[in-house]
Amino acid sequence: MEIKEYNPGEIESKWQRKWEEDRIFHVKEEGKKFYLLEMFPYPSGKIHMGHVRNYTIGDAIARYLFMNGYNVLHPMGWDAFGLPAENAAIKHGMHPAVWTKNNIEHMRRQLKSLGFSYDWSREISTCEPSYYKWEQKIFIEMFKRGLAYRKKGIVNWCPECATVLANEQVEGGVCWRCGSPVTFKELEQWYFKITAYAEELLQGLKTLKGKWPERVLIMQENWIGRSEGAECTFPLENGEGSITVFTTRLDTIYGATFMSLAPEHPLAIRLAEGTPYESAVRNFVEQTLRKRLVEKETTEKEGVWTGKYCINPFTGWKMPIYVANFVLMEYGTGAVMAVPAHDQRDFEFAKKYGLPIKVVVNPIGKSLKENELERAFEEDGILVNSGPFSGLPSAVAREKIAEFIIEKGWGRKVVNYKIKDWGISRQRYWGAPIPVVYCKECGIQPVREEDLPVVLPEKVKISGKGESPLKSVPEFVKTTCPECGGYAERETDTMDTFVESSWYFLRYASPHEDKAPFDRKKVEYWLPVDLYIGGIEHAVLHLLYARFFVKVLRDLGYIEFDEPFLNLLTQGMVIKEGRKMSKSYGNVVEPDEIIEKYGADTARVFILFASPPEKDLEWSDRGVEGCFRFINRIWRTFYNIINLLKSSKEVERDERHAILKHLHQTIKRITDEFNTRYHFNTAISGIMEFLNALVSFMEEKNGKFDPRDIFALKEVAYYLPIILSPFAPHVAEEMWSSLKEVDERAKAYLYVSTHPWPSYNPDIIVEEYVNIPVQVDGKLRALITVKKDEDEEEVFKIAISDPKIQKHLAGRKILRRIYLKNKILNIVTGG
Ligand code: ANZ
Ligand code: ZN
Repeated sequence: MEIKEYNPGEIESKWQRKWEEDRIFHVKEEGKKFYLLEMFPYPSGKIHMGHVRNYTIGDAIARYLFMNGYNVLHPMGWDAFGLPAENAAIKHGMHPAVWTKNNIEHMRRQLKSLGFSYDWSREISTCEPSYYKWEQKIFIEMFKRGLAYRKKGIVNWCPECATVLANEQVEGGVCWRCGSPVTFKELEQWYFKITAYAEELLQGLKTLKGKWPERVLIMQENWIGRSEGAECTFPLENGEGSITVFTTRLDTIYGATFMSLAPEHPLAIRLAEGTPYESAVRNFVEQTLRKRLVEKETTEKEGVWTGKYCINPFTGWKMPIYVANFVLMEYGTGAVMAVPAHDQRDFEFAKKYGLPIKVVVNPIGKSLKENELERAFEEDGILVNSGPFSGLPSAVAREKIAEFIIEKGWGRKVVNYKIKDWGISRQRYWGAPIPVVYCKECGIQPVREEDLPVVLPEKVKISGKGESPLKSVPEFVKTTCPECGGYAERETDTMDTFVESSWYFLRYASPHEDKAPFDRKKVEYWLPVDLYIGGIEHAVLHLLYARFFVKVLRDLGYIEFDEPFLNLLTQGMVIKEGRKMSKSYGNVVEPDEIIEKYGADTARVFILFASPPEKDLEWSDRGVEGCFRFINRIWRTFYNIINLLKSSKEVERDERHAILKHLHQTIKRITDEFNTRYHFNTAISGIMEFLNALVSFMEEKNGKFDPRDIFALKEVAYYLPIILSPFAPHVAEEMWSSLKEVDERAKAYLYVSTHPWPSYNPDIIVEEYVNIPVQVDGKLRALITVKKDEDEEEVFKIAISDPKIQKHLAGRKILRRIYLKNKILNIVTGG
């Protein structure tokens, strides 16, 4: 019988259309839910292989969950604000909105051509006023609670273009447009007070242990940067005031021989004022600040003496007070007690300026000498030269000295965090407007809720020069004050696009809600996200901001949970010829070309087969070919079986068969991967091995199947589309529709995509089989497969149902049978 040809182009669009028409992936709030989310893309123009990988992994899992009866929320949308749209406007004169819309349309078509199981009725695009209106409302509520505030901040500045540059626009220290060196500028900026949640963001990581990749947890922990220490006050020598330092090493306080202040420290210039040191200090401060604008890291440690001293309250020593370029004003108190014997920076500084070095901590069993030190000893050890604390181990000494300074009123224990508040102002056009106005009389006023959204005006010139593009749109800028009704001007900065992605996962629960950011009941049902899948590059910023937003929204009374993403899967990169696929390396493979040539199912299977999700995936054209051949071979084998079943009689259920055992083992293998680590490479190679065994079996039988073979093949035909469905859903659907011609059971399910996932039979899996040669009158006539240790009676029944044996028994009487258990069966006949 003819076998129809495998034509992916035809069947893929057919099934995509049918799924969509019947809305089989559209969900309502009923049943046991699972919220599966993949990070939404920036609509840059076209999807790349990284997207295909991310979304294919997610889709396999979503489909598996659908088949397991979960009510799966699996949405898709667009992170639609951002700089490239503005660059396109400058380059091609196309309006960012048009550019973005075109890109979305193109990319949506591409995603649809991959057959992903999205509920497209929930699609969102963050550049729509219906979306950012709610972001503006949340902003205003944060502003009212002091969680959004203004302060001076430093931005990248191109003096040539007279414009602020985003970090991405600074390439190797120069402006991306004109190539002039980038400087910095202080501007008033909006900030979100993420530092208020530092401790909670840190503690929350504990609840994610084992559910998020360890390395992401560590990166977030380091980013938050909790540091336990103490503040301690050092009186000035002349008795007029004091300097407070933050230290994590109170145990070294007897070795503090000088003091280092940040250039911006309020005392830095004041101490030297009116003294011969003043001009040197002023010069140093000015130079250091200027240098900092150009280079981010200071390499050479430099400083200048203020001419003043403070007193180490523990030793009574006079400590010269320096201003030093490596002390930062934003961290701790902006002042450091310098302990050159035990801090390498202080050591280098002391050597350079000839300052005293005093050892106060020894390594266990060793005694350090100042004049032999080649570098600072920075580890914990045993205290020396430390008065009553000498002899104590560092950790104990820190506690005792802390108690002591508290008692004396010199200081207290404190915890500092490295994390800084999140600067969200962008001097850009294509972003959500910050909904405040400035009134001469009333100051900063939030826009009234009934006046939201503050819509981004359409008519704007984007030149890439000057400050915020919105500044040049008077219809936008000029407004009235919501408080006094007088003249006011709108904020012209827009929000960082990370703000949109900090809450979009909530919006999917009720994407069309127009009375609130989201429908509370629906969010309660769907959220938190059960599994979030995306790139490791978002380990810190996006994932931290989203966690922060959820805590803020909780405290604003919107939601009641603490963490947005219960489980996180971070997929590796797609690489080719050893490098990340990227335009600049010229090694990009376009998803469209692969789909065109081989079909989406091949692309999906290759991506899942080539590597487990968390590892990098090396692109291989031969690998893609191999997957295409694999699907073709499944196709042919399946339709061979269908043809065979068409010409076979009904058979009774009989599960004793090596092929069935293998089938159930394969189901188990796939099921286990879905339930544990998502290593679909293993799952798919399981299907490949099964296919090999199936093909060899069918070749061996060479068309002569006994009734149990037929039963086994019927089972195979039934389960093959089902287990393929999460990986290669189109070919699975096509096979399923053909199955209906030969298997009544299949008619109960319109789509294999929504067929229940099969449970494997554990009894069949553990069953052991043996091959028994069957002789008729001493001549080998057939090989049958039976359960190990099967009853003789059963073995005999199986043997005489084999067509080859029947042929040799035809017209003869069976006289005797001789069975050697698990070895051989001999049938003796008489004519
Ligand atoms: C004395 C000392 C002795 C220190 C010693 C270290 C080793 P982490 O762990 O990162 O929090 N420090 C404090 N504020 C600073 C600032 N604004 N700029 C630069 N450095 C600053 O680091 C805390 C340590 O960094 C503090 O402990 C302080 O130096 C320095 F053997 O105090 B230490
Ligand atoms: Zn006013």
